[in-house]
Amino acid sequence: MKTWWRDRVAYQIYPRSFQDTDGNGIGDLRGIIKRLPYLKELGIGILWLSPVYRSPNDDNGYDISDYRSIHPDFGTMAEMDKLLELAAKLDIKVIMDLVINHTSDEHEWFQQSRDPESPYRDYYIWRPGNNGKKPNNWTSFFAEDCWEYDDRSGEYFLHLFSKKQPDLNYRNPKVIEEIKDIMRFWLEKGVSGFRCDVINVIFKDSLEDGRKRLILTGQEHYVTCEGTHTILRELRRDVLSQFDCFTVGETVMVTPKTAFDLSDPSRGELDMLFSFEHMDTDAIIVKWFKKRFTSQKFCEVIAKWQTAIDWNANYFENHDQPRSVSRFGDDKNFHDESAKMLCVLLLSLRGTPFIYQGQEIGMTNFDYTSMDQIRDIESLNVYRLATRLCFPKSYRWKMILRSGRDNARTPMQWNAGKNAGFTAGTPWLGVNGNHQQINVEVQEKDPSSILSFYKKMIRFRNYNDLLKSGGFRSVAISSGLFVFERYSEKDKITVVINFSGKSSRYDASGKLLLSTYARNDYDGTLQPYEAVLLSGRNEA
Ligand code: TEU
Repeated sequence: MKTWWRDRVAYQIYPRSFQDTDGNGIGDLRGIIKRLPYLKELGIGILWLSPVYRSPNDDNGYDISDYRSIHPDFGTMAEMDKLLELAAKLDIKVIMDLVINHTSDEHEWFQQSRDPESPYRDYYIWRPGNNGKKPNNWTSFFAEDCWEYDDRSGEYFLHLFSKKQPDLNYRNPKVIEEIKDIMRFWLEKGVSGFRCDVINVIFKDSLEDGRKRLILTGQEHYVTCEGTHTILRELRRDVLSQFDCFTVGETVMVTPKTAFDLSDPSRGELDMLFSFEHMDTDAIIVKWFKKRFTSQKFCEVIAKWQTAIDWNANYFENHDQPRSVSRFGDDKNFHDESAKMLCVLLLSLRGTPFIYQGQEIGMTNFDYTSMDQIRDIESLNVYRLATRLCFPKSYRWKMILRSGRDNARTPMQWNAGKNAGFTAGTPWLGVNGNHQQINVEVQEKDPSSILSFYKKMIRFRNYNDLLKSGGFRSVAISSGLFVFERYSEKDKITVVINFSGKSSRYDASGKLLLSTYARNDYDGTLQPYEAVLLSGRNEA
């Protein structure tokens, strides 16, 4: 079967924040349909939709109460079918978010499961208390502990995320069969695969106490267990192998070794992964405590993963992470330059590149000034915890400002008008004031804009076999400099990146293919945040 997912550039849509058409302040499917030509023009070949299923929105759709229906905020199933049909006409493959570690507590299965006699009881992980205490000492991803007592049941249930996201029990074969049916439902509708949410924690090896840690006590009992590998192979064998589709796993706390096993084609588990190590290089143990970003560490980690894994999903942004131009670039002094440089880096690596909505125009972190503008459950929990721990108010705010997930969730900036053209109503989350300068409409008219550059770079990649499938070789990494090559037996492309706000030098030969600045040839000098692509013969 042809691995088309290796040849295309992917784009993530966070539907709530993409484009509203009915004025309820929440993006919708018709909004996505409206913007399909924009995505085609950008050069996108795969669209990943964050969850659009029915959900009480405790975690913006990552808490699903019905896997087979569309949330009315987003539209109808007929509109979903229309979206799939129109995307197919444009040769854009659509993948859905498959959130199966947990459901919403409002899902029918969980409601039934609260009755100890119900056939659904074993769909979730219920345990009695331990001498008046919770069943074990684990802590959750959302800065709380992860057992909730249910009066009706007289027992606790496990939730690795919020208490409205109870974990499914993957020791129960019926749960796996249900998931297979859900996957078939969507694949038969014409979706081309899934982004599998926190897929490497679905199977819990044991419910023993975990070694005490600052975060995620208990993780050694559920991160990438053998049971997860077995389930992934079963899903491939019974479902995925019967469709022309692919999976990308969101895999937390993976190492190159575990990532290799999860994505090794001969094992038949996932087709590629989102790993986190590069995203953690500016964090001290947890993302909430940031240290100074250094490009050297960032690039070293990228190079390590490029070499360790044959094929990965590459990304610098998503709906959980701050904006890359604010975080890895310089959104004050070299906004356009550093955004374009990050574009070259992302699109020159080996693997499938994923662009997150707004990244292609250099959207920045939010410009909020207070906590009442924040909507994200994780940020709200962390702020509450930090208050309990007596962190000073200014520091608490700094944590949210630098790491909060709402940074990436502000509405897409389509134009300089009211609410950035996102909605005619009141947006569910505040629009960034800089939409007057940073928006699609302005950049579409400007051949030197970030958006124009993205188009050029995506097109370049789409038609270049070396960038799409050539080998990767790191040549030099130092403070502010990253040089690597993509090669075939005969040819190579050298990618030279000045990852700093100072002019720099790097001697390299080859014909200039592309630069983030206007220039005709390469003389070894690099402007601030400049990135160049040079072509040559592979002599190594
Ligand atoms: O994210 C999993 C995950 O690891 C994040 O919660 C991460 O810990 C945090 O955002 C960054 O510190 C996935 C989804 O992408 C996220 O939006 C969901 O909240 C989460 O799973 C639960 O479904």
